[in-house]
Amino acid sequence: MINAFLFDLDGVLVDTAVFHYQAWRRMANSLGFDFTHEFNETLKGISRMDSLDRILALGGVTLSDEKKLELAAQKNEWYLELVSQMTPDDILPGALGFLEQTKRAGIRVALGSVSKNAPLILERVGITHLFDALIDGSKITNSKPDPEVFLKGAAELNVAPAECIVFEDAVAGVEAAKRGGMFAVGIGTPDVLTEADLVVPNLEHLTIPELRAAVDR
Ligand code: B16
Ligand code: MG
Repeated sequence: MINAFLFDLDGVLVDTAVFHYQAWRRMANSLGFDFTHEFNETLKGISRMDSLDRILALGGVTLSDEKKLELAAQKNEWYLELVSQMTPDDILPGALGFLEQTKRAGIRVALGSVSKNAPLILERVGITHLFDALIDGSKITNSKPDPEVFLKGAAELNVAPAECIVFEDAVAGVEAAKRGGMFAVGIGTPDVLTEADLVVPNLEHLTIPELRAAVDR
């Protein structure tokens, strides 16, 4: 029996990955190196400080913890400049309709994002009211693929993990959902999201009866 849906934010409801890429790239460039869009894909679902460590390793740069905190704060400032321009038009295709369909079906809804900026982004695109629980980067100690973010979401909704469906675009996020004992719907392509129970390109044509049937299979 499915009673709750847990949504990742970046890549499922909105596309902030492109803003993270621009801001991290600006930081890397200031240190004298660059990185590709392909490398940026590996940062999806990874926390801010873990992302910084991966980027610095790529550039062969070693810094003190103090300097790293400074760089992370600078990147976040650049990132927030981009987020401040977001509007409801930035909601990904089908996401709003699917959230509304979910509410009408009486299914409980939580956000499961490792981003500390998640509440601000939901406000910018005007969908905060559609969530019964918000788990973001400020409420967790372990980032995906650790299942903490989704287990906390299920607990806050008072629903067992086996009664939850997670919607995720990142490999690390799908792994987190599976480790948490949840059904994982991958948003993307099956060749990348190999561990997902079902993969769709976006939330546009997905229906709740179809999902219930997939869980029962
Ligand atoms: P912040 P999600 C994640 O969001 C992003 O995918 C990841 O690229 C980012 O580093 C992380 O949030 C932390 O974001 O710097 O805003 O705290 O996919 O879990 O919604
Ligand atoms: Mg994501």
